[in-house]
Amino acid sequence: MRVLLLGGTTEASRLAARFADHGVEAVFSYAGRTNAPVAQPLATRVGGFGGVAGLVAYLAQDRITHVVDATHPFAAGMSHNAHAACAQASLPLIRLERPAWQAQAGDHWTLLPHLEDIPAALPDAPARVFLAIGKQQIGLFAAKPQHHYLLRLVDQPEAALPLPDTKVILARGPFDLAGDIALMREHAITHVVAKNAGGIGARAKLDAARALGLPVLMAQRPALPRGTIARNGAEVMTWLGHNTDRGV
Ligand code: 3Y8
Ligand code: NAP
Repeated sequence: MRVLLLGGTTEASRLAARFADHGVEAVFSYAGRTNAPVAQPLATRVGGFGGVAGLVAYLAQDRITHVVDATHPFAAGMSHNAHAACAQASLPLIRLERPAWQAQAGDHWTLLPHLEDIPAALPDAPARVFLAIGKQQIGLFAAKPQHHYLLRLVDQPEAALPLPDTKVILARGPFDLAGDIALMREHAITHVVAKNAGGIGARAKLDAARALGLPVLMAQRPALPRGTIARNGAEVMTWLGHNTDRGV
C-alpha cells in the first residue's frame, strides 16, 4: 500500500500524523501556495501535478495504490482532478470532508452561493470589512473600493493589492476566539467575509462575529464530485484497512 495524501488543511495534517504513527506508507502533497508550509511527518511533495494527465502519470510513477483527498472544500479544482485521475487509473479514492458550518442563535449570517456574489452584498456606505478569505480572490472586492479592508494573509503579498484602503496582517491559523475578538475590535470591523470552510481552524472569526454582534457574509462551497466520503481520520483508516487487497 502507498497512499497519496492531498493536504493543505488541519484535518490533512492530523491524518498525516496518524499515518506516521501507524506506519502507513504515504506521500503528503501541497500545492505550493505558501512560502513555507508546515512540515509533515511524511515524505512531502510540493507543487501542481500538471492537470489530470500529470496526476495520472504521477500516480503510476510513484506507485500510488490509494488516494486520500483531504484538501479544503474550496479547493474544487484539485478534488475534480483527483476524481478524474483515479477513475482513469482505476485507483481507490476517498475524500475527507468536514461538515459545513451551520448558523446558530445570535449569528447574523448572509449566505451567498459563490464568493463572487459577496461584493455586491456589501453596503454602499463605507464600511470596515474583515476579508478572511486569503489572497487568491481579493481582486473581487475591487468593485467596492470605498471600504476599509482588513486582510489576513499567510505570506506578505508580492504584488500591489487591488484595493486602495487595506490593512494586512500575516497569520497562519488555526485561530482562536480571544485573538479574533481582539483583532476585530482593534480594527473596528463592521462586516466579516468568510468561506464556509468548516472545520476548527478558521471558525474563530464566526464566534467572534457573534460575540460582537457583527454580520457575516459567507460564501457557500463549490460543488464537488460524488464519491466515497470520510467524516474523520478513523473512517479513512477503516477504508484503507478494507482496501488492503491492492499493492500489498
Ligand atoms: C498552502 C499550508 C494545518 C493547516 C492549516 C483549515 C485551517 C489554518 C484557516 C481566516 C481564514 C483561508 C486560507 C485558511 C485556513 C487552516 C489550514 C487554513 C483560511 C495553509 C497552507 C496552505 C494554505 C493555502 C491558503 C490559500 C487561502 C487559504 C488562507 C501551510 C496555511 C483564507 C481559507 O496566500 C495564499 O495564496 C493563500 C492561499 C489557498 C485561500 C485563498 O484563496 O487565498 N489557504 N493555507 C497549502 C498548499 O500549498 O497546498 O502553509 O502550512 C493551511 C491552512 N489554512 O496544517 O494546520 O484547515 O482550514 N487558509 C478559508 O478557509 O477561507 C484563513 O483568516 O480566518
Ligand atoms: P484548487 O484551486 O482546487 O487547485 C488548483 C490547482 O492547484 C490544482 O489543479 C493543482 O494543480 C494544484 N493543487 C491544489 N491542491 C494541491 C495539492 N494539495 N497538491 C498538489 N497540487 C495541488 O486549489 P486551491 O484552492 O488553490 O488550494 C490549494 C491548496 O491550498 C490545497 O492544498 C488546499 O487544500 C489548500 N487550501 C485551500 C483553501 C482555499 O480556500 N481554496 C483553504 C485552505 C487550504 P495541477 O492542476 O497542476 O495538478
